Amino acid sequence: VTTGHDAPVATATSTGGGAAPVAVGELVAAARDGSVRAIARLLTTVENGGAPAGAVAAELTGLPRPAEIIGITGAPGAGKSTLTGALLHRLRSGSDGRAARTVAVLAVDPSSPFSGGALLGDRVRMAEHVTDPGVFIRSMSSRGSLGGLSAGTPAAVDLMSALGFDVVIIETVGVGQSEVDVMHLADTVAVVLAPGMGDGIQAAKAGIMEIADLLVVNKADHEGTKAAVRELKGMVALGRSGVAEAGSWRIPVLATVASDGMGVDELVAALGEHRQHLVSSGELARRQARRAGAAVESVVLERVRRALAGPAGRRELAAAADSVVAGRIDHHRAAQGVIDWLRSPPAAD
Ligand SMILES: Nc1nc2c(ncn2[C@@H]2O[C@H](COP(=O)(O)OP(=O)(O)OP(=O)(O)O)[C@@H](O)[C@H]2O)c(=O)[nH]1
Ligand SMILES: [Mg+2]
Repeated sequence: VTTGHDAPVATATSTGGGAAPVAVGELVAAARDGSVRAIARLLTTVENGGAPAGAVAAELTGLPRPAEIIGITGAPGAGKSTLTGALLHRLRSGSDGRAARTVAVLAVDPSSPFSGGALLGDRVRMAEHVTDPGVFIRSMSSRGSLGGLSAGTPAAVDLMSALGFDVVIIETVGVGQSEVDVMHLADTVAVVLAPGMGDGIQAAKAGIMEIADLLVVNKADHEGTKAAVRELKGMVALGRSGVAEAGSWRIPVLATVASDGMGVDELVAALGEHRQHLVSSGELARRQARRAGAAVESVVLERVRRALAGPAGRRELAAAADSVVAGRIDHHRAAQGVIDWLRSPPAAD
């Protein structure tokens, strides 16, 4: 079945005309010195993908990446953005006996291939930090314009780490596989729920319990908090949240009121404990490898999609489809032919 659907794809495939390496080097230097404009330009470049994004990645090779990467996900409306704002505030003012840390926040929306819109409210909520040079906040989409996890998302996380931010917070909106994909980029994942009927069950169904390192019942000023905490502790005790392979880590269940900061110190402490666990158990290295693997995979898939969406790629697919319809070859052999073509495409048209 052909859909006759013309993908809305930019035809420029970014061969040639890539950003000059010197300019990229200067941008990276300026960004590491704290220039917000340079950081924003680099982020846009890696989000857009293609050869310029490759040039940025090359420039970042070998730089230390000390950032703690924290994922915040959970039920819609549970207070993820408010909690991110509260966490930001605490990390910036220094807490837990530590100095103030620099923080990058990437608010990632898997439901839309475009940024903006739904996340505007989040920007407003974090408005107190807009003039703070130690904070960088950006919303972005996690889905590439050609489908799948955008190569820009892993690249953005890596960029923030390589630019020297102490903490990178990834907040996702929405529920589902793409959210899980995004959270696989984090070292520590906090799943945020609000008290209410069967929240834990819903989260379990959505597959986000399995990725939780910390469980947070936010809106603890609402009724049902104790019941929700009890339900979640029960699920943890029964091993429902499935991080048993991570060894001795016992998932804490915390209660917060993000809107007034209650419980945020405890959250910061729990994040620190998980960090120590990651280091001492060797799990940190495994998660770093998982993140690097996701970055590589996303570029591979993006390049395949780009190649197939271009005029030559569409012709190649159409020819393969004709052969299958005519009964000359089966679709597996046709696919192999397309893969061979991808490995050595004739000069682009
Ligand atoms: N009472 C109370 N309200 C809260 C608390 N935390 C957040 N809120 C409110 O709950 C609403 C939703 O908060 P958000 O932070 O936007 O929630 P979110 O999870 O980011 O929402 P989405 O991104 O749309 O999924 C807002 O009106 C907040 O002010 C809390 O601890 N207690
Ligand atoms: Mg939000």
